[in-house]
Amino acid sequence: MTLTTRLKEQALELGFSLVGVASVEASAHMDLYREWVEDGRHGDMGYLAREDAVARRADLRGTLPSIRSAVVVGHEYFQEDPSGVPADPARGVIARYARGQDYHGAIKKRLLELHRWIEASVAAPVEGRVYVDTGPILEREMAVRAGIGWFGKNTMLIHPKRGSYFFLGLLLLDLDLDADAPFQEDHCGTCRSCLDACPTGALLGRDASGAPVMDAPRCISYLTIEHRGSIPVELRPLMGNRVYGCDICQEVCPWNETFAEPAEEEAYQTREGLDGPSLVELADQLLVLDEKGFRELFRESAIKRAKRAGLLRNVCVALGNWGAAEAVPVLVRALDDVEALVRGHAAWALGRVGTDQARESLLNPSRQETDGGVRREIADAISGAP
Ligand code: B12
Ligand code: SF4
Ligand code: SF4
Repeated sequence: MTLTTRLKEQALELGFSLVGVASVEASAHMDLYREWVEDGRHGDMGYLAREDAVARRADLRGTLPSIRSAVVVGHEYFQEDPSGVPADPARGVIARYARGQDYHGAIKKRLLELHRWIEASVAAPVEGRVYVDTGPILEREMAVRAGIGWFGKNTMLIHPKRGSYFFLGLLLLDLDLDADAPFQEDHCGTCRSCLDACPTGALLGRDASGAPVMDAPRCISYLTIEHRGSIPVELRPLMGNRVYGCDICQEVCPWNETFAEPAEEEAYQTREGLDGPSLVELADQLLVLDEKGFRELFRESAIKRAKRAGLLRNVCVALGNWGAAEAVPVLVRALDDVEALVRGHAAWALGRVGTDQARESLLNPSRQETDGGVRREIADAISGAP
């Protein structure tokens, strides 16, 4: 058996269900990437546009000058929805990838182990770097090169027998391995289920070169996780009860409908509180936390990325979309939160609920709002303006 074959067996043994070896020549698709950024499709994810980081995406030698091969792994995370979710508008939906422990640690630990196994196998030190969504690497392009799957119209990397509910991880190595043949086919065919199902119209279909294009600033995953500011008013009603991330374009994909199976990995089992929590209870819990308390609560979870204000903002939007009178008391408390971002979205949500009590709380003359943006949100909510 060659070293590459043994290495792949070892990767499977470590719990990865997908593994391939990618060649490490410079990317042939950087013109597409640059165009995407120039068109502003990255929104305020500035790290995707930084020139030094774009150059490193183009050529992995900027990250590991001695690189000779890259091992690409897939770690599956699919979990069934808890009963009642996502149909119940009083409960928040957290994307599957974030319902368990933070994936970065789980994958990194195994890739470091794989690296050690390689060094032991060749009985020499081998320079290597581990990446799990942690650096300027075109991870999906590397996965195509490693023969793992194709770019679906939902922009996900899809495996023809496992679907797309898997994370990607990379081990860059100063070691020659046998590279796999790149994945050539496009199995989407005439299907357009994801394009039709996306609530916000973030998926723009394939461009002339065949690349799937996403307008990230419209994507619910971007809005609820990456975006730091106010959520555009016209997109808020389209977010429904999704408070962290979004899986809709994966849920409707026939490759997931056929192949997705609950992952056994202990780290990805749904944690209590992330299983479709009551929106009112979640807001209650977050309102009494400061940033430190929030970090502590989500210490082992990917959710910490949204920060307290971001997650509370999302929960306020979902409470507004629910629109029930039961949401008013907690929204009134959110109207007094220390963060203007939270106060503004609470005002919008109270406007959506629209009961007398909700209107009264917006009109309350004893409240002294100092933030101009929040004052505008309150005025719009009172006048019923969008
Ligand atoms: C920024 C980012 C986002 C952004 C933008 C998403 C996007 N579609 O670009 C937002 C916040 C919206 C997001 C959302 C999600 N993300 Co994200 N995200 C990333 C990140 C950090 C960078 C992606 C990027 O560079 N985008 C810019 C676009 C232009 O690049 P690209 O998608 O690679 O597109 C390339 C192709 O179009 C290629 N190309 C075009 N034609 C051809 C033809 C061939 C033959 C080849 C080889 C290439 C090629 O050219 C482009 C440049 O290479 C990656 C990690 C990483 N470092 O790669 C994770 C990553 C893509 N995300 C991931 C996940 C899990 C998600 C979510 C499912 C989370 C959730 N449930 O909410 C959603 C899915 C939304 C969706 N439909 O994509 C996984 C995806 C795993 C998979 N199976 O595909 C990744 C790989 C993280 C990881 N390590 O597992 N994400
Ligand atoms: S993750 Fe949700 S919002 Fe984003 S493209 Fe997919 S369906 Fe649309
Ligand atoms: S839903 Fe259809 S078009 Fe979209 S990624 Fe899946 S197969 Fe491709």
